[in-house]
Amino acid sequence: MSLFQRILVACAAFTGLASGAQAAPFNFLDDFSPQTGSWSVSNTSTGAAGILGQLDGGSATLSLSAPGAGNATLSFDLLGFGSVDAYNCCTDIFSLSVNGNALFRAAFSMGGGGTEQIDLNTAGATVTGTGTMSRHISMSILLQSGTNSLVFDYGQMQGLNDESWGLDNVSVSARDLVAPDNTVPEPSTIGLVGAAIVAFGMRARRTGAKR
Ligand SMILES: [Ca+2]
Ligand SMILES: [Ca+2]
Repeated sequence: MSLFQRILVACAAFTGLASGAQAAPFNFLDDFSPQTGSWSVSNTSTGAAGILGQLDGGSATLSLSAPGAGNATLSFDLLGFGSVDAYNCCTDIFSLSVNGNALFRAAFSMGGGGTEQIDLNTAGATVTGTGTMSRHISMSILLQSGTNSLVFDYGQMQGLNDESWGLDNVSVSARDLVAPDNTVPEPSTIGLVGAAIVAFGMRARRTGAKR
């Protein structure tokens, strides 16, 4: 490799370090003790302590700011109060979408009876728990850099005196989110590149002088 080629390789390496995308872990947890996330709900909430809810049907939307894009794991406890129904006369359907993409839809028997069924599951969600009070749901989601919208929706319910729902322990975690690649070489890095060129030049001179 000629000296010129070596300098080009060194410059490319330093420039890559400066402008390359940065990967970083991301962790969000809201256990509502107190509430830490930015939530908005469409319907009446009783404002119960330690959870989001109890909600008279409708949706709860989490606005989540992510420092980069990438795969993440979403998990949460879906809570049912009163007589939340699976498929029967009075079916209650829960659905979840992330950034406008419908990922999950199911009906759970949490006090109301009926036949449980998962109707949509494009994110490989796993559901654990079979009681009348809650389900733990976990799935893979795709975060985008900046604001993300996670919509948890239970449609229309029969009134707070009959049935309601809530959320707890909402977690979003990612091992590495990649930030947008819009950085420019910093002055210190430019200095390093310059130093490398000078070093190569001096070494070449010494090598040349020995010949
Ligand atoms: Ca019911
Ligand atoms: Ca119902």
